Amino acid sequence: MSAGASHSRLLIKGGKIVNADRTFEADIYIENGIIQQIGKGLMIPGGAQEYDATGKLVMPGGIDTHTHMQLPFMGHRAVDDFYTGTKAAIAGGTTMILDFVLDQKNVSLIEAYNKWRGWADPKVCCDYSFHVGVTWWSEQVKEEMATLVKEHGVNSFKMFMAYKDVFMLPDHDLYEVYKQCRNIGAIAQMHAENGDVIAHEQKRMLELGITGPEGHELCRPEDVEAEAVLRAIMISNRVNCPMYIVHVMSKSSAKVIARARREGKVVFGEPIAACLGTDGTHYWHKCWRHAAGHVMGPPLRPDTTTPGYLMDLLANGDLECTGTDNCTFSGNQKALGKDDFTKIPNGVNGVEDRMSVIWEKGVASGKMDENRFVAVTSTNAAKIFNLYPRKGVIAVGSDADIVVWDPEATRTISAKTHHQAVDFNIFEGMVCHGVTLCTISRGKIVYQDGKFNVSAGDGKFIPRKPYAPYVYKKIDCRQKTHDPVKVEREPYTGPVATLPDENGVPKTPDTPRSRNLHHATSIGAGGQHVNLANDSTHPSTRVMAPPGGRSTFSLF
Ligand code: URQ
Ligand code: ZN
Ligand code: ZN
Repeated sequence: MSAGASHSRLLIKGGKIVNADRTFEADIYIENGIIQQIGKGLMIPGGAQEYDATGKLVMPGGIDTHTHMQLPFMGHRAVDDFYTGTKAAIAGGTTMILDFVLDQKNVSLIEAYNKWRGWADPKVCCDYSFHVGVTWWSEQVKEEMATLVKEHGVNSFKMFMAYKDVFMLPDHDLYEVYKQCRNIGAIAQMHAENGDVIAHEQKRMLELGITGPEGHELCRPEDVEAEAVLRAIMISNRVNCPMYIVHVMSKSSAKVIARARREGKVVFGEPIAACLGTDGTHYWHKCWRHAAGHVMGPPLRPDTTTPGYLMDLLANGDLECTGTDNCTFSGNQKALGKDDFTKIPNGVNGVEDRMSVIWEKGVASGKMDENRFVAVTSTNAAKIFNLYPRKGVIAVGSDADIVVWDPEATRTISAKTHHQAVDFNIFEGMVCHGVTLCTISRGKIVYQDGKFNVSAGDGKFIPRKPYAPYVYKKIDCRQKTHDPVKVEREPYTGPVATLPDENGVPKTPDTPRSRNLHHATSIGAGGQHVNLANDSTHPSTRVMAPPGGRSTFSLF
C-alpha cells in the first residue's frame, strides 16, 4: 500500500481514549487527517494502516502554549529552531506549538509576523500558530493588531512589564493595548514582572559583587512578579479585557491569579514545565554552567515547595493550561554572562519533556487524574485560543492530532538523549512515568517507538478566529455588570468657592456656612456621623464626614 494511501487511512484500535471530560474504550478511524469514526467494531474502507493501542492511553496531542523557537534575544538566537523544536515536541507527545512573533520596538507587527511566518512555515514538523508581541504602542500598532485579527488568524497578543527598554510597556500604554484587545476580541497575554524594579535591583546586585546566576533570582524575587501580576489583572479588568498570565513561576503570583478568578475576573494562569518540575535552588549550584542553564525570566523560585503548590492549583482549576517557554541557549551562549548575570541569555528547554514531567509530577503523584492531564496539556489551551474542537479533543470531525501514551513506562530525561538542539536539560536525570509510544499529526504517524517520520514543512500554520467562546462568553456576561452607571441628581445650586488670585488670596470670602447642604445617607464606615436631628426634610438622614476624620463642616 503506497504511503500516500496508507497515510490517509489509519485505524487506531484497542486503546483507551482519554479526553478532558471522560475516558472510554473505543477504536478510532482516521481519513485524510480527520477523525471520521469512533467506536467498536467499526466498518471501515480497506487499505487502512493499523496501530494496535491495546492497553495504552490514546489522548489528544499536547498543545504547548508558549515556545520561542529560534528567537533572536539578548544578542543571540535560541538554538532550537522551528525544525528541531517541533521534532522534539512530537517526540514528547506534543502535536501543536503556539510560538511568538516578538520583534523590537518600532517594527511593524505585520512585517514581523510575515518574517516569522517565513522562518516557521518551511521548517515545522507539526502544526503551529502565533501569538504576536506588542512591544510598542501607536495608532499604527492599534491598526495592525486589528489587521492581524481580521486577516492573519491571530487572536492573542503578548505584552511585557519586564525587559525595560527592550519589550516593556508602561501602564498607560498597556491600558490602551488591553482596550484594543477587547475591541477586536483578542486575549491579552502578559509577562508580568516589574521591569523598573528589576533594572534597579540588577545594578544593586552587581554593585554588591553578586555577578553569578544567583543574582538573577535575587534581583527579581517573587514579589516582583506577583505585584506585576496584580497590576496586569487590575488594568485589564478596568477595560474588561481577558488576561492570560504567561509563565506563572511563583506561589505568590499563583495566589493573586486564584483570588482574581474567585472575584469573577476573566484571568487565565499558565505555569510551565520548568516551574512544575524543578526549582530555583539550582541558581546556587557551585557549577556556574549548571546554575546559568536554569536562567530564565521570571526566574525559577528557590522555595522548593513551589512546584507542588503550582501543580495543586493546576489540578484544582485555579491554573488553566501549560506551556514551556522553550527558549534554549547553549552553555556557551549562556557563558556570555559569565561575569555578569544580566548578560546570560534568558531561557530554558521544555518542549520535549512537558507531557512526561506533568504526568510524573501531576498524575503519578496523585494530584490529578488522566482527564485533568488532558485538559491542562491540550484541551484548555485549545479552548482559550479558539482552536477547539478542531484541536484538543478526540472527536469525530477533529484533526487527528493524537498521542498514544504508556502511563506505566518510565524514561530518564537527559540532554544526552533528548532530541532538542540545546546541550543542557533542566530536568537532567529526572525519571518520569508517562512515555510517548506514537505521535500522530493530522493523521500521519510522525513518531513511533523512538523513530521519526517527519518532513520539515509538514506542519501547518493554524489561524485562529477572535472572540473565543470559552473566553468571550464570560467577558460578555461581565460586561453587563461591568459598566459604571451615573447617579441621577438635581444640579448643585449651593455656594461655590472662588479660585484665589495670583497672590493666593481668595477674591471673595467664603459665604457663611448655611445649613443642610448635605443630604447624605449613611454609606458605611470611614468617617464621623452627625445626626441631622432637627432636619425636617430628611429625618432619617445621617451626615457623613469625609472618610479619615471629622470634616471642618459641622452643623452644631
Ligand atoms: O520572557 C520570555 O518569555 C522570553 C523572552 C523567553 N525567555 C525567558 O526567560 N522566559
Ligand atoms: Zn516571558
Ligand atoms: Zn516566553
